[in-house]
Amino acid sequence: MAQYSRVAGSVALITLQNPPVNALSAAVRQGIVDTVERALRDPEVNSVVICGQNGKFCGGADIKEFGRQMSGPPLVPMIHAIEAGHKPMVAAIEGVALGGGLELALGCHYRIAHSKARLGLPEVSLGLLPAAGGSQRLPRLIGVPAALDLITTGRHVTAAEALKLGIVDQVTDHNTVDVAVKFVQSVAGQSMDSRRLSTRPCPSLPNLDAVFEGVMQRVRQSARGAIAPVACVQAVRAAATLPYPQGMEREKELMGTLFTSGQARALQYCFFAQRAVGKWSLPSGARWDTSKAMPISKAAVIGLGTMGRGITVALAQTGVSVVAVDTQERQLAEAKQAVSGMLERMAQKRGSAPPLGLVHYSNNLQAAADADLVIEAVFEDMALKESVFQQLSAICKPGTFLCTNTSGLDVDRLASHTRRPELVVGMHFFAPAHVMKLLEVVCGPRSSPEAVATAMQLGKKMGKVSVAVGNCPGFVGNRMLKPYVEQANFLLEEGATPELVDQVLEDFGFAMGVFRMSDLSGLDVGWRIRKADKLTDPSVPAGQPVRVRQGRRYSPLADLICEQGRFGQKTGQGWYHYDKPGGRVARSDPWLHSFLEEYRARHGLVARHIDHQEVLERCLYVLINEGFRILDDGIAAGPEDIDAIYVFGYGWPRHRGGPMFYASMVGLARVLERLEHYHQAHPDVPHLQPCRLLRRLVASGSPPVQRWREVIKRLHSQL
Ligand code: 3H9
Repeated sequence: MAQYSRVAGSVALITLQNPPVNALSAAVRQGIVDTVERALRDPEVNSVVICGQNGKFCGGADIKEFGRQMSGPPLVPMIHAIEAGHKPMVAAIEGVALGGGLELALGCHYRIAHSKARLGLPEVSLGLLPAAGGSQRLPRLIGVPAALDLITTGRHVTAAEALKLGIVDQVTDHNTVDVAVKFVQSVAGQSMDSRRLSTRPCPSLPNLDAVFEGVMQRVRQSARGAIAPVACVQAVRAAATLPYPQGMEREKELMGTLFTSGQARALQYCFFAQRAVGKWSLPSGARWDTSKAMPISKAAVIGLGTMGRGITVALAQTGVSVVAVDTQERQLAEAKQAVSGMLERMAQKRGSAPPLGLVHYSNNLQAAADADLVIEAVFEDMALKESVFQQLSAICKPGTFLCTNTSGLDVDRLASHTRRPELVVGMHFFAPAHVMKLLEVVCGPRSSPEAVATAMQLGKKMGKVSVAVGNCPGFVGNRMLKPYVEQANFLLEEGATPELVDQVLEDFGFAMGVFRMSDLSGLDVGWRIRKADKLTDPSVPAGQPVRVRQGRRYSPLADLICEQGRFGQKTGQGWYHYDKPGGRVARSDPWLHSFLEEYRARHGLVARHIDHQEVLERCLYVLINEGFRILDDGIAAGPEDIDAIYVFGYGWPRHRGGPMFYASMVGLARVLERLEHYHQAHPDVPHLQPCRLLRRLVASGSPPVQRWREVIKRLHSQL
């Protein structure tokens, strides 16, 4: 809806009203069309200001309307009518002007922004392009290179940067609408001919072809198969090389292709999934909207290895005072230097002062006594963590939340070592903790709703996508990763190479295949866990076939590699060869290939040709199958939680929507059929056996991913 009022005698004020972000729904578009017509008709009105209700100009097209039957007036002619208007139109931008919101503002003759406003054309992150004239008007206003940057990255700019780029004409600290009303009166009666962006030529560039080629190359490299960034470049090229009407035709044609693509659906699903995970609920009935988060002004981080340092930085960045504790003096000194360095570099980038004063260091656990919340980040060893929790329970003030940054250990067992198990939750960060967006908040059976709400809220404050998950080995992310890595190793035994497997996964869109990723993370980490699980050590009974453990197929390949001292990038050798320890460029390693051949010969395995489809299906479907088990077990509340975890923490390509969304796109019946096929071929791999929930979903007609929760509820209610 759009409200019409008259201010200062002769100015029409049009206010967009569609909380929370004044998205351009059919009703809002109709409202704008009607009120603009009224303002242009009204003889007592000589100028117009367009603004948004509640301090937000406009968050763009209504994403909820995408995929539904289009109704109401379309955006393009609506914006043309504004631009063509004979009375000056000014956009008064507060809060946000994003996507269609900025395109609406670009149709106005002037733009005035509040200093705290953010502007951008983020359509690319929804698998689209700015198709209400944005791809044609913005390059005409700010030039091709700057427009390409904004449109292909979708990044938001501050009002100050928008002014510098020439997107807005004025920035104010005062009431933006008042400033806009005053300004528009000063230009009332003047010709607006020179202010209509569609009539301007695109600023010329001497090396146009080279600029576009360079950007296209960069975009194709970083897009990893995403089609929207490529279409964005093509649309801007149309702006630079074609007259405006033909450019608009091209914009429409490209948008048509994107709009109906599975990628746009996947990316829009991700947008809503990211928001849905904030609305968490627990099997106990506790929910996000009925559980109170406690304010955290002082936190303590225990253990200052890589994770502890990153967590300290992330907390300080949020404005939380932190006491960083490590009992080893040397580690403490190194951490102090590393944390200060990180904070300084980040502040330099932002152009602000580093929050060094917020971090205090101590070698004594006692320093955590008055913290509101403690995050334990010591070495991943149960006995050590138990001892830390026991001590913290005795030291900390009553009410201190005790959190563990474990990547898979039993949170409830740790809770049982404290006096107040209800205050214990897991906070599983991902390395580097001050950069990675994902936080798994692990709820034990005894974690209180307040403890979960507090950890979720703190994660949000830290800029993380926080997902509440249940307590089981590996939680969600790492539990699903295990069968995925296992399949990759089995494929090597059967005849594949690390290069083949990685190539297939990278072609799918992962930034790194499983072997390159393992080399980066360090192969010794998994080795230590397998030893702790008694999968690989001298205690394995003599005579037990080496490729069977605990009654199921087991590949000792990774263990054998580790026994050679090959831990990945850190040692310069792993599944690949690196030019030096710490080297980053993975090269094929002839040693590894002969090692695989010898291994196969020793075990009587005959290498066979494995095609790309088998690699992809076995690696991905086994991971998806575990996702269904997790849903069935109630460890994740819905498919959106799993998908958010994989997109934000495990490099799953966002334009594929996450593993569960991908399964629904492939077709659940197909996933089931392929799993059955592979399980038949490998009956000693239980992970390949299709799980009950997948079968139930297929039996109920493979509903879309948005309706799985209903099936899960029904399934559980019958237990
Ligand atoms: C476009 O414009 C296409 C055009 O070029 C032309 C086509 C022809 N629609 O994020 P929040 C909801 S494409 C519908 O938590 P924040 C959101 O789901 C669009 N709903 O708040 C949430 O709902 P709920 C280009 C929207 O303050 C609630 O608002 N625009 C939309 O952290 C609050 O959202 C974009 O890509 C929308 N456009 O951040 C901007 N936007 O409460 C997308 C938000 O039920 N939006 N919602 O969970 C954003 O980036 C952020 O929401 C924004 C506010 C920065 C605006």
